[in-house]
Amino acid sequence: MHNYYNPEVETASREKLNQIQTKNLIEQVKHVYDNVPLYRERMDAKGVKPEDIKSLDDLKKLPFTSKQDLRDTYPYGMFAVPMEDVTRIHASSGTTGKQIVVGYTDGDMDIWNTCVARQLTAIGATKEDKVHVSYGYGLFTGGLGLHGGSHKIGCTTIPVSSGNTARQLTIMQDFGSTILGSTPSYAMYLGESAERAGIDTSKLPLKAGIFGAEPWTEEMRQSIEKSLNIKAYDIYGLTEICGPGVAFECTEQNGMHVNEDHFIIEIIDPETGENLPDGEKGEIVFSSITKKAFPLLRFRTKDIGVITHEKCACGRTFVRMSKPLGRVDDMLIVRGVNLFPSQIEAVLLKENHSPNYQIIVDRNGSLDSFEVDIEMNEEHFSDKPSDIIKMEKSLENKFKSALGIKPKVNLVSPDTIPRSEGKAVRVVDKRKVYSNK
Ligand code: DLL
Repeated sequence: MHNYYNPEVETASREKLNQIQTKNLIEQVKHVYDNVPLYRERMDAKGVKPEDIKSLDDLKKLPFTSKQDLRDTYPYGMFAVPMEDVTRIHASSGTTGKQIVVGYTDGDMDIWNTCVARQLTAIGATKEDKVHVSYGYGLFTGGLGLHGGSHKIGCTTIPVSSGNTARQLTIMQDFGSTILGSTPSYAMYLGESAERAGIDTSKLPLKAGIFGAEPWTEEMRQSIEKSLNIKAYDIYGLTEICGPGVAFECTEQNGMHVNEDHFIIEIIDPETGENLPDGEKGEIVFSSITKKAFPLLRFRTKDIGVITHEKCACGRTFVRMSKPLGRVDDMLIVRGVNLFPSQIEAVLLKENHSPNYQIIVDRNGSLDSFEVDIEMNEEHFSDKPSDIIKMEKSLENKFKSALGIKPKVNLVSPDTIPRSEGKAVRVVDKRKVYSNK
């Protein structure tokens, strides 16, 4: 039995989907041209007018949008409706501490909630379910994203937010949570903690989980399924496009269906910007074709993936994307927080420390360890352990306020950080979180 939230769209023929996408794209291009100066200027520079966009193939004529564009227009430069129509704001961290700010109208919120509701329905959720949301609430889209989808179906929503694992387990047992939403690494941690606490997860009513916001492998899926005694599903999304629910896994657990009536996915060669066919690995690009407050065209996600239009056994016709297989840039996701080496560098320069550093990320069980080795420079050189510890603690706090998470800082002697061909290796990620497809 397969369940759909919007069966007519989710199982529409390719021809019908093309029609819907074309209509939405044409309207959206006009909307951004009329309301977002950056798009008008870019399109004018390319000599493309909204009237030139008549079919999906014409998407190629439009300019790309990058994260840098969002930074340059911070905070509201890309908003396409008057602020009085914006009823929600979310944000994500940027490379230099500057956040990316996104907005939603009431209608946009409804689209987003619908996208999440489609996944919940696909994995069998009904009004009878109790959805335990352990994604963080706040400017991060995870908590309120899952919350909105659950509420839309009429499930009993339990807005626990992240942290306090003992309390999470108590709530899970006492309130009878049936579906969990969290990062996959937190789900692993909950499983391990349940085992340590002597909780028999096979006796809990929990039956499924929706996990995303960071890369995870098939091995992690199996381990979560076993330890929590549930089915584990993948959900993909990014703040710039709306949050969780841009693409979702169905019970086939074989790639994530893109909500194609709202988002167009393209795979491009990151070097040339040319479109790549099904099955070829490249950078994932999204256009949001129905959202009004923050409509992005051809946004380069920097995630690497592949797509397939092959029909899925669940009956959905929406194109499927693979799990992200890596990044085009050097973004890391540590304990659910997105960060860039350049943020570390910015703190070091501000504090007059040497910019010779190395980030070492590892995973012990389900928890990410995050260390930064930094070479001492003349200004900060000391061989007195108490001075060194004091500087390390001070830097740890500076990083915490700049990044949102605290690394363990190790100040090391000058010239001790390994360099390959003279170039320092900035990131050593030992976790193997991407599957090597
Ligand atoms: O992580 C939105 C989200 C929340 C998705 C909850 C799923 C669940 P950002 O913080 O803007 O938004 O981070 C977006 O996270 O470009 C990917 O690199 C990564 N990412 C998101 N979902 C997945 C996933 C949210 N299922 C960035 N698998 C994206 C692997 C993911 N990576």
